[in-house]
Amino acid sequence: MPKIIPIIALGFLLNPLGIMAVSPGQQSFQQKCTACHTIGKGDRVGPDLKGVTSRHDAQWLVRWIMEPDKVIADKDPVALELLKKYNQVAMPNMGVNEAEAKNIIEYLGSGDAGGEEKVDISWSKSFSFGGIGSAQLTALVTFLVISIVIVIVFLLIARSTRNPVPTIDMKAAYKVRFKFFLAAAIVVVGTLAATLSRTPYPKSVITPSDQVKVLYVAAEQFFFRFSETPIQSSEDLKTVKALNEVVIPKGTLVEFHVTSVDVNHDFAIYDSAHRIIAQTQAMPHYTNRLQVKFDEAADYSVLCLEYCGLGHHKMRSKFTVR
Ligand code: HEC
Ligand SMILES: [Cu+2]
Repeated sequence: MPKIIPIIALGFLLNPLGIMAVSPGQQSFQQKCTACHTIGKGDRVGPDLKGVTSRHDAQWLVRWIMEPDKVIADKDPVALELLKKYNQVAMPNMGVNEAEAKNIIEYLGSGDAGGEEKVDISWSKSFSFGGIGSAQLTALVTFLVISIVIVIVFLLIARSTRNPVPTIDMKAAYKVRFKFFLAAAIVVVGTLAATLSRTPYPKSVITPSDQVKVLYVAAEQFFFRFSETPIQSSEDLKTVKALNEVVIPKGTLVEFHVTSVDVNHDFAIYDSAHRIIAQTQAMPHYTNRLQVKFDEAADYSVLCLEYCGLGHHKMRSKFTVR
């Protein structure tokens, strides 16, 4: 039965679905906190968080996880004590919102977080049966259930088609097939015709008389540098004069030459109503050109849309059109 092989492969593909059984708090914790914290495995950059929910009250914890920088700035005595103990390394503001902070605290206080192996879902651990934890167990059970369902369906179909019914009116069958094809074609073409004109491509705003103003943009972890002279590499940063304030005269057609001096970033322009109006990738060793005509006097924001590191959420800039 060689057909069973792709089915097993499909089962493996579906396996990561089991990860979804991880609680939202655990997921946030693993994404944002494990670089510096363990639960029950000792101090890393920050303290071991085992039992932390009994060391602080919930309100303090929520605020701390959301804005540790502000807590420290407010000279909170508990925070200053911790800062001193951890060699003045301050925990960064991770942009965690209140709901997320509460989920993380719930996770930190739950039994799930108490054990040692349970928090660690590195691949080596999840395949060793010795330290199997609840997340791995959920993934395994989900995988097995999905696999069993697929195998059963396959076997049922294999059984039902073993003896094909010999008397099929092929003409009638082809007719049905044609009708299905026609119906599907009408639906697809109809949907396409009805929606194509609404595809959000900008109409070209450029007229031959437009003056093009070139602005160079160099993205760097975690900010954007604008300049009137080209920036190609981090070497140029030493000589190129960056603009402190970017003001564009109303009605100008700007051609942004966008590159990056380190990792991949994105350069996205938002208008004053926070609607994205244009974007392009900022890639090292490559320059993307983006033409935008600014007919509206307003403050525009620039955001990075490509996760580029721990400070990505802070990567924003602005310019003014007037
Ligand atoms: C860049 C490293 C870093 C990251 C990332 C980080 N922390 Fe921290 N954390 C620290 C440091 C360092 C301290 C000690 C206090 C200080 O110096 O600011 C700390 C302290 C804490 C404390 C107080 C611990 C105690 O023993 O009283 C809690 C709770 C905490 N962090 C939770 C979190 C959570 C939740 C996240 C993820 C959203 C997180 N941290 C992400 C470095 C980090
Ligand atoms: Cu980014």
